[in-house]
Amino acid sequence: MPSESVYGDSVHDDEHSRAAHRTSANVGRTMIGEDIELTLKIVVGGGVGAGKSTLIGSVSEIRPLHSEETLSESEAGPERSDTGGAERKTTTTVAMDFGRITVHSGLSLHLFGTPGQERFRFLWEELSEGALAAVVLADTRRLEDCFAAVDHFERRRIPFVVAVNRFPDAPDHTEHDVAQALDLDGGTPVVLCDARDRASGKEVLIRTVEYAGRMHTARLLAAVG
Ligand SMILES: Nc1nc2c(ncn2[C@@H]2O[C@H](COP(=O)(O)OP(=O)(O)OP(=O)(O)O)[C@@H](O)[C@H]2O)c(=O)[nH]1
Ligand SMILES: [Mg+2]
Repeated sequence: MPSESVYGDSVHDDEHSRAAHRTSANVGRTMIGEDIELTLKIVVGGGVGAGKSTLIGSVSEIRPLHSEETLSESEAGPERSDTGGAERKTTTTVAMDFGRITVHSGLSLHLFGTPGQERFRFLWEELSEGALAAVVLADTRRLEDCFAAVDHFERRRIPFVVAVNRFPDAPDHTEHDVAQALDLDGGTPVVLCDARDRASGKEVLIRTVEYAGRMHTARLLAAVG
């Protein structure tokens, strides 16, 4: 089956803008012969430096769109710039990230990364519009940084998975500990990941799509039953 997405099969910069302007539909469909191609919208949220841009960059099969600005000295304070020694965080997202991944033939995901900084929080609303599901990236060294993203998706009833991005110097918490600390609704998945690793990032996205499928089906059945 051809691996076209709903936005066409050629990868060029126009794709970013076209996709960004089509944020209102969480499911895109196009018929290719007898096959149906699905494109789903997933939002990636979480606190500053949790690894949102890193995750989108590592899984995207197109050149990801990042809108980044250099962090000022004060913004890149030690607690924000220390990501385990070798890597120091020097940039922050100021608008959005965008990437795309084909999960398997017939299903691709459009990934929209939010900016973590509070001053850009007004963008979360629009970036979340029409999302099928979300990933909240968490850093256990500062778990409280992802509270706002958890609240955001809960309030909008967007199913989400919490992905704990494991930094080398982060305290070792179990998925259960994290779910309790975040006071998650029962059933909300918590997965451990390495945002720099493509396979690990892809696994997070698969779990997210599976969970969203279960949640949307349950809601649909509840609505008709
Ligand atoms: N050691 C380690 N470093 C990581 C990991 N994931 C990301 N990083 C680094 O941590 C930083 C994360 O930065 P970003 O991906 O820009 O974080 P972000 O969530 O997009 O941050 P904002 O856009 O500022 O909200 C980068 O310097 C990455 O190289 C990880 O799993 N381990
Ligand atoms: Mg970012």
